[in-house]
Amino acid sequence: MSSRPIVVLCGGVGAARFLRALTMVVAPTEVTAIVNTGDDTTMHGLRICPDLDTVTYTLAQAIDHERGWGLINETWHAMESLRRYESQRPDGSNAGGTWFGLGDRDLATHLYRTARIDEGATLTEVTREIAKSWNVEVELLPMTESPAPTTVLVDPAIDAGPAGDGRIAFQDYFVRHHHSIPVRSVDLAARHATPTQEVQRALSQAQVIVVAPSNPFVSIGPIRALQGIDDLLSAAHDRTVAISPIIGGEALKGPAADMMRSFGVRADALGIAEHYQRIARHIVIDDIDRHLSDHIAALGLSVSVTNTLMADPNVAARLASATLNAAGYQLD
Ligand code: FO1
Repeated sequence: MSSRPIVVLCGGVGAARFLRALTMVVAPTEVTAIVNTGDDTTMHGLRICPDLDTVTYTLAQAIDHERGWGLINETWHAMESLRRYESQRPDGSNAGGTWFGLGDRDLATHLYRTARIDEGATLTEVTREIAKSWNVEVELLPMTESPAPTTVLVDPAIDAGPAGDGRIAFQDYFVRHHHSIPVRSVDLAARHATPTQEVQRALSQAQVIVVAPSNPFVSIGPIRALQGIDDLLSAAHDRTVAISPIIGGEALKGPAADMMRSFGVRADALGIAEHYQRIARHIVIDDIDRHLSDHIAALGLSVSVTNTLMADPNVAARLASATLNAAGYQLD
């Protein structure tokens, strides 16, 4: 299969919105998205891939915009019905939990994915089938076929986790705790996993690689942690552009800025530039962070300044064009 010229490293909401904008300025058939699976979880025996779901539903224009995840016009009968069993659930059982919301229509995606994997299909194959069913023409590649669950370490007094040491699963932190507790460190199981051949081929043949405005630690971090990927990326450093997910010292959504502060890193676009300087020669930052341009340029990065708030489609499309231009990719 021939590779596509534009490759985007993706987490969830920010990446999904950027991909949507990208398809307004280039054909979707020009784009491959390599998507984080470190957030994946199993609920009710079903394989859930939140970032793949968010990207798929956003590109299919079926995402619930307000929540940023799940489907529009969703109903919740299955979750409501599960509540019947709550009073009878023995201590220590996870059965029938409803803290992770799975809408009725969304459940169909997880049922299909799980059944296909049980039949022996790879996640790459099932992802392609799901994307085609939603008429998504961007190529969506899960970063790896291996389980690569991200865990976070928190204060054991807040949540001791199964081993009593404060290590909890990513979705426990993100959804159950509403990502409101301080994270001491992140453990990426992806460092023991290998990227798929499709991912390696896409990266080595890409004309431009975009690091989407996603969380650098828990969304892009797992992709970078896969064996050999950071070296592949640093070899492609000249054609790689990162979009800062931090605007005016804050993340639009999610805990990226809080994590930067907890980890003792500057929580601004300069901190992002330092974090990505090994793999990206170019960076796109928001107008509000223009004053950081000279400091970032001093690191050896080329800086593009534009409106990165993808609030309206025209602004988002301009961000997509500016990003490609920053890496020297010529638009027709
Ligand atoms: N995020 C939430 O904040 N609450 C949920 O109940 C929730 C359920 C959910 C179900 C399927 C899915 O694909 C994603 C879901 N998400 C939910 C989003 C997701 O867990 C996070 O946004 C990502 O993991 C972070 O990128």
